[in-house]
Amino acid sequence: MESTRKRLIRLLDQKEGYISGQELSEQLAISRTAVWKHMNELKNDGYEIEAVQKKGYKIVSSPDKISGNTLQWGLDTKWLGHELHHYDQVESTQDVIHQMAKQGKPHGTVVIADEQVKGKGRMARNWYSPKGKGIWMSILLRPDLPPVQAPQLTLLAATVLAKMVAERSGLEPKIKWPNDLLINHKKVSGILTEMQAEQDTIQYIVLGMGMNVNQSREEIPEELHHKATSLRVEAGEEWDIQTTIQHILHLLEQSYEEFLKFGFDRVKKEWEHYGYRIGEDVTISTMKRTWEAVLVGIEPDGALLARDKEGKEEKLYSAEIHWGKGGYHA
Ligand code: BT5
Repeated sequence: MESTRKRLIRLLDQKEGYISGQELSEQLAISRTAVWKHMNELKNDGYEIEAVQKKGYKIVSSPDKISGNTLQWGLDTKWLGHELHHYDQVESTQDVIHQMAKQGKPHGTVVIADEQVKGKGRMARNWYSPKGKGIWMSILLRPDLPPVQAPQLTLLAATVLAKMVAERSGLEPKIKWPNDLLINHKKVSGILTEMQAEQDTIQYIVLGMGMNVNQSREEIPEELHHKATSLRVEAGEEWDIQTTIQHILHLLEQSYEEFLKFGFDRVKKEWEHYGYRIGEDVTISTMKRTWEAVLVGIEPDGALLARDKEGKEEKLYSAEIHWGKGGYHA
């Protein structure tokens, strides 16, 4: 059930027109005094509400400072993020949510920080997470799936990020196997999935998403200039971090439910739609050899499928992929 506060925001935040105190009180089934109290709390949280005589009220601007409250009030989900924790600074949102998972926090719990001082990438790499410039978020999932299906959720998360960017801008996001989101060949987002499992059951999954949002080109560390970018750099304007998070969570819940209902096939198609260099010639290197191939797509277990010149297909779990003259590699 949607909270009164959330419904109030929705009623006040309609594009056209104002809504009267009387109407608000009727639609929310609370007294005029209660409406007035709720509106004052919204103002305290940074909402600007305009009051026009004989017409009523309307939100003219939402808070730019993110808080757990404001994130939740604008959230259009059934379960994802209903337990949501926002921090100014953490070492890593992954660690925070692992602890919460162990304390029994529910499926769909979300942790978001303005800044991470020890943001983690895969294989103990660093993830640069400067204050207020991006989305540093971890999500706790308790899926009733065998551990072998866990990579499917990571692939699903990547398609969600791609879809969000495509829906909010004219940009063309691409997913570089396994899970980097690129815009114009540069990384804007990375995903880190960690799993606790027993033999044939997943205890829980932590889905970590990092997305560079409002860094200017100068704010991206020197050593990453050639390979990292932000939504702002690519779109040429600042993005509203709060509504972007809300959009991701909305799409993620939707895709997750569809995935449970209809299976992996849709996710696979979507991933391949956004897949970087899918259908193109690349050079692949593994520990043992280097060869030319075409990237065909992904397999249900998360492997990358490549076809060599003789038409032989091979599943890859770990490989370097090169293309072009500059030798850019994945
Ligand atoms: C990833 O690792 O791409 C996964 C990143 C996951 C970050 C999220 S943020 C919320 C949650 N909490 C955490 O502590 N982590 C997750 P990987 O594919 O290993 O990429 C890491 C590499 O990307 C680094 O070695 C750098 O080269 C580069 N890198 C570091 N910070 C970056 C940034 N902000 N943007 C783009 N590239 C970056």
